[in-house]
Amino acid sequence: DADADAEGSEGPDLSAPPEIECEVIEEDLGEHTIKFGIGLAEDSPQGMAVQFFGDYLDECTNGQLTVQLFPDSQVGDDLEMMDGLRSGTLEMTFPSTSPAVAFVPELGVFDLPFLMPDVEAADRVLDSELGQQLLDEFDGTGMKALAWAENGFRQVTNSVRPIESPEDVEGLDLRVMENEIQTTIWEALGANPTTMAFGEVFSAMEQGVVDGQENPWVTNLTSNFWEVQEYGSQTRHVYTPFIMMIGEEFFDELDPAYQQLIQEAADATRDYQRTISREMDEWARGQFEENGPEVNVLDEDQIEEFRQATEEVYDQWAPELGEEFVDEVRTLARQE
Ligand code: KDG
Repeated sequence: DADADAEGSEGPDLSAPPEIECEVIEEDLGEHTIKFGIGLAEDSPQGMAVQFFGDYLDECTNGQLTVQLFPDSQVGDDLEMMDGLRSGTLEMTFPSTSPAVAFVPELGVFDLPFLMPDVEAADRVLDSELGQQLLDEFDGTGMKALAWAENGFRQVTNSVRPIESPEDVEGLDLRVMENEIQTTIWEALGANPTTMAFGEVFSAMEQGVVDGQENPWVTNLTSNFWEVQEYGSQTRHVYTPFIMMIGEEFFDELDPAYQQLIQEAADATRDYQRTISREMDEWARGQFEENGPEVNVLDEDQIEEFRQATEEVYDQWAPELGEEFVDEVRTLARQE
């Protein structure tokens, strides 16, 4: 409300989680605690979404299915957690597409710079038939991909200087995700990219092993990167999605009624997560700045310089990914 705003409100105005609408499964179909690991913090949109997902299952099974959240890479990084799903030591995780290219190489399309003009474009691609086909590509990997959610537009933070033009990136030691296309982007810009799991990024910056990293504002805020960074620059260079995943063997052995419920809960969680992620983005930028770092927002002309400087990433990777496939995704992204 207005008063809270005047005093500096604690949080953004967020939509409440949606009503949980289900026919409660009263029948005893077995109790399971779903261990759900994520790299991000409990108060990130991703963490909040997992809590909603847990409430959904709990309420709709009379407490037979519950979720235990392990945030902040407590049970491993994206690749380790995916392995956990495959070997059965972890039931669910929520990785970025970027490290998941190890299983589904086509996901690399989302690593191409400046592919998505806005979140509506991302929704058009992810919610298309092609988007569903990409999720289905996980069949047989030991993981089932349930739904697309939002990581978001990525922004650069560092401890050396504000980033306004490609020249400002030159020579910076930057952590990037475990993905070769991400490495190509930063090499094209003249930085020194180092691939690193998310859980190591904070201490790497604290110890000066790297100068900076890039992640959406909600992550830069909720993973406390403002404590160890002096600049945040809104570059929007890549939009990365998240994928909600469950162990294939664990899922296949569940009663079909549970399987259906889990898919319904994942769909509702996807919508809720995207909503709050978008509601938090600008607020998170403001909070990040309020906590200390200097923030700059690149204008269209400045972004255009970055787009041109990273054009060669397409030349190198579109043939690998398949020109036609990349064109298909681009066309979906660009059509209004
Ligand atoms: O839970 C997701 C995180 O583990 C990670 O995917 C976040 O974008 C991310 C990064 O930079 O590694």
